[in-house]
Amino acid sequence: MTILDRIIAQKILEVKELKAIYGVRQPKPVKRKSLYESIQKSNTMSVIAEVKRASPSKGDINQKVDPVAQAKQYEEAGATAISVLTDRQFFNGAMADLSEVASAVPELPLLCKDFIIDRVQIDTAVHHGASIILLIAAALKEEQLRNLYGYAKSLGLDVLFEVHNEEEAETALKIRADIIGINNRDLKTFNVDLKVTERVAALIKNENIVVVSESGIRTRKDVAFAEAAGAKAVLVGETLMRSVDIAATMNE
Ligand code: IGP
Repeated sequence: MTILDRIIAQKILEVKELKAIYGVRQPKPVKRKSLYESIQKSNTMSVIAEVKRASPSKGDINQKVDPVAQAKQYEEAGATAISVLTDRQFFNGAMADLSEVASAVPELPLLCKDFIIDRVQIDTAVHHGASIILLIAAALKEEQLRNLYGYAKSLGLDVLFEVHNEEEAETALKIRADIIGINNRDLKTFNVDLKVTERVAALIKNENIVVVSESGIRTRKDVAFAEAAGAKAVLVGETLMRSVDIAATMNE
């Protein structure tokens, strides 16, 4: 069993619990800046800055972080959007982190970073203030992806459609995803390679699609590499979570 299989097994249990709580709730409409438009109208590289305490691949990253203080520093440093890891079991995150950040940073696009396999999780994300959800191609079949994508869009959400190889990128294009995240980390082996962005972005030639390079971004050079490969944004977690001077790290 890969780590992704274990996470999905856990999500199946969580979805059952959520259905009891959120099953009948009507999600509120989303009122935040659009991630798609924010990235498209910027002529420099956009940064999606992530609140991430721990991960299965790295263990503890920054357990004592205050998500609100962290997110405010991201905003001040010029982040285009904030991502909050909400998975508890594997990343030590929480839905409460998302709602706290949502109240403290009311305008920036806000990503609920979790492993979504069911509509009820999208309702939950909206309920906690998210304006963007993540769909991971490696986690689901094409029909499920299409269905969840359509549902999220119907609520006014942005969708970060995450791929790791050429085949998944083809699925993203078929579904007409307008924001494609290329994860440099293989969620099955944890191997990180920035060349994944270069290889997969080569398939996405449409200027109307925003490419985001995700994971393993540490230096200015990494950002330049992603940019040269065609990415308009980077998603950065660990490097910012370990930084003692976020503004300097983001704007170096
Ligand atoms: C951030 P990093 O290497 O900067 O901490 O990576 C982000 O890309 C990573 O957290 C991530 C992720 C995911 C986490 C990308 N896709 C899917 C959980 C689920």
